[in-house]
This record gives sequence, structure tokens and C-alpha cells, in this order.
Amino acid sequence: MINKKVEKALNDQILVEAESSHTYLAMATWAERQGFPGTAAFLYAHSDEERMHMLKLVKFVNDRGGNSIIPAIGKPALPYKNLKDVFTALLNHEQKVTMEIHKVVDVCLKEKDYTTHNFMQWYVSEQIEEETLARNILDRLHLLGDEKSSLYLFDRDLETVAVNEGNGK
Ligand code: OFO
Repeated sequence: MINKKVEKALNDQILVEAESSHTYLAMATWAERQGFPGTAAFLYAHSDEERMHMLKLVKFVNDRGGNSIIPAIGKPALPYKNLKDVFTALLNHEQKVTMEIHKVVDVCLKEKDYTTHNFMQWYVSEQIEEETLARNILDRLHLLGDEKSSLYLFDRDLETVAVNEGNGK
């Protein structure tokens, strides 16, 4: 049977992942309406990924004999001013998620739950990748500037990132 404090920490993380998926979905629809199809594709795919992160936790809690809780989620903050605004929010969000994941790892260590600790290492590594990706995208946006032609190129490139991410590259 799963340790109750660990179960609570995992359920809290289910909420964090669900909120991430919801937030990126809101960003995706914003980008689509603003005429950035590549950015929208990237964000829709990112939203799906976060749902997968949530589902992985749900199944783990259930498999360990615990009760996963599907939480209520609030309305994401909208609208965004521009693409920089979106990706700054995305990076900030991922940094917050990393802190939350570390909290779960901390509970695992305090409760000597080495199985869950091991399971959580996947999330620890994933966060390194996600923060790096968000930082690189933001750097590229700063580099390209706000010209329409630059934003067009940025958007087109992001479509390629979305396709590669979807193929697990
Ligand atoms: Fe991007 O956060 Fe999930 O884990």
C-alpha cells in the first residue's frame, strides 16, 4: 500500500500536470487565432504531453494501490500580449513545475519510498529538457526581434520542432 503522504504529494502533482496541459491549450488557441499555426501546433502537442505526464501519475498511484484524484482546474490566464509573453509564461511555468517535482522527490526521501523516488526520476530528467527547450525558444525570439518576417520564420521553425517532438526526436 502506498504511503499516504506520498499519495498526497502525487495527487498534488496530478493537479500541477493537469493545469500545465490546460495552460498550454489556452496558449495554443491564442496562437492559432493570432495567425501563428506553427506555434499553435507546438503548443497543442505540448498540452498533450502534459496530459500524458498527468496520466502516468494517475496510473502509478492506482497501480500502487492508492487513489488518484482527478482535480478541478481553473481557467488559465489570458490573453497574452505577444509571442514573447507566451514563451516567458511557459518558461516560468516550467520552472514552477520543476520546483513542485522536487517537492514530491523530497517527500519520497523523507518517507523512504524508494520505488516512487525511482519513478519520479523520469520527471526530474524531463524537466531539464523542457526548461532548456523553453529557454532556447525564448532566446531565439529575442534574437529574431519583432519584425513580421522574423516572426513568420520563427513560427515556421516551431512547426518543425512540434513535428520532431511528436516523433520523439
Ligand atoms: Fe512540463 O511539466 Fe510535466 O512534468
